[in-house]
Amino acid sequence: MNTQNETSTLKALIFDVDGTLSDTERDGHRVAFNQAFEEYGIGWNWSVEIYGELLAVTGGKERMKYYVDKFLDQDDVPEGIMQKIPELHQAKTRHYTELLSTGAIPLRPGVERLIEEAKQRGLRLAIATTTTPENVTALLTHTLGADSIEWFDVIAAGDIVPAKKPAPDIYDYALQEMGLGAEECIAFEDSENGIKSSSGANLQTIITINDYTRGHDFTGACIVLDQMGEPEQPFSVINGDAEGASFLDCDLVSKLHKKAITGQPRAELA
Ligand code: XBP
Ligand code: MG
Repeated sequence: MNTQNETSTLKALIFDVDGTLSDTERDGHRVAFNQAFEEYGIGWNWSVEIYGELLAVTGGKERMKYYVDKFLDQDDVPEGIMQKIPELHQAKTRHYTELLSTGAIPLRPGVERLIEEAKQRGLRLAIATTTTPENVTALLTHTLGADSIEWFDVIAAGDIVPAKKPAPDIYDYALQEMGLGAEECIAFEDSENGIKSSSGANLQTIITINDYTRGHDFTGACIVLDQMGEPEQPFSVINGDAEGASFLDCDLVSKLHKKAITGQPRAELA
């Protein structure tokens, strides 16, 4: 049986949140943005399709500004809206965390199992996300339980760094807080902006795609999967070599990490 020490020098797993731990964007964040627009009497409603285009920009406040700049005619821009964005975003966060508290947004397949196994093996855990810290706390609390916040050495989130993904800053921050080198960790991401950020921090990255990100460029990923999977719910490999496995566990994560840091072939997606 493989143990962590036999397979690699892997010490920590660093997780993105939105799209990776949970499919939060379409039926979570998007819905909460629309609720905030309604609360403030702003006549905007972001469709599933438009929201996919808006995801090009990370960060909710930044996304709203991008919408005003690139999607609206100047005549349709509500007066004083740019100054209102921080307040509007607070309302959006309130709606989003309320939605999470109903348990409406579950974790993706395999996430809880992988985190539990990593804890048992003594691997350290961290979060590196663009979303607001309250949103991470709410998601973890309402899926894994309130204690789960303590499982993570660092929850790097939101405005804690000035430049959001695709900048590497949030991953650099998480590594610095943990006192680990990039080669001792592996990142889990779902998007092109995400892998740009993790790669920029010199991290190896495992990708699980979702409907919004399946067409993204994941060049350089250790592997690209449709999901982490479960023993009774196998993943599909989109790019890379899963070494015969059908779900992502710590053995496979360690093998992929070792292969990547020793420079063996990995996913190449155009
Ligand atoms: C997700 C984001 C966030 C969320 C919305 O980033 O870009 O902006 O869409 O959350 P990641 P906020 O995948 O890195 O977690 O409105 O709180 O920004
Ligand atoms: Mg993401």
